[in-house]
Amino acid sequence: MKFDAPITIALSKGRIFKQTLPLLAHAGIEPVDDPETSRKLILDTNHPDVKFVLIRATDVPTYVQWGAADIGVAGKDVLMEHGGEGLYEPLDLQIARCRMMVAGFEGADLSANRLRIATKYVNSARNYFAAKGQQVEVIKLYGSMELAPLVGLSDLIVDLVESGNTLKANGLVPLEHMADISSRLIVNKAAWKMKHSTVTQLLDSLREAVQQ
Ligand code: PRT
Ligand code: MG
Repeated sequence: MKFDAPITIALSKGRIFKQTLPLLAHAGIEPVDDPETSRKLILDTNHPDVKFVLIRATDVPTYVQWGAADIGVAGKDVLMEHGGEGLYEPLDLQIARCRMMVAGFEGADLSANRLRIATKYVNSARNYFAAKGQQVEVIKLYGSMELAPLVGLSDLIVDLVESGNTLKANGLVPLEHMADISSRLIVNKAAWKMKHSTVTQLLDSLREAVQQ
């Protein structure tokens, strides 16, 4: 594939990088270095016009929003927290799938007044309980949410659940399903206009890879 414009793609290490690679390979794009062993944050690819930037999963929408990367791959959880400003979200890549759930001790009273919810997904949690007309107190954490109910920091948590093993290992159970999560292709709004043919070409190829 020949592109009309250079393209920078923002990815995060770990499951998103691993699961996006086969899709990008379908578009003929492969990294030159292995990000798991290389310490480089900017990776060249076999394609002279395409490079990857490797950033924290939660920072991907920010880099794309400000045009530091033209496109990126981000979890819907991260996008819901970011708000999606300055971004288009044209394709569900259907990778890194999980569910956003309310979790806590079995039998926890979800309709109690003034529930305390610990989570890194503060916006999602607020919106979810507000839509149910319920007043809650949301406590912002940056990780290990499962600990919060165990030590009395919160009544409930909002977290991502895949197998359920993390909850189970900590004596917690999923209580309510909030959203199905998968990773999305995001595109900077200016790049969408200025690099339209390149972005469209790449998008078409990725869409084809997802559908296979
Ligand atoms: O790890 P880091 O702090 O650097 O950032 P991150 O956790 O945001 O990145 P990463 O790579 O772990 O996750 C990137 C994206 O993958 C997330 O934004 C989600 O969209 C998606 N994803 C899919 C997941 C999971 N599945 C997942 N299971 N992200 C996290 N988890 C965690 C979850 O938070 C919980 O701690 O895995 C644990 C639950 O897994 P089970 O299988 O025990 O239920
Ligand atoms: Mg993680």
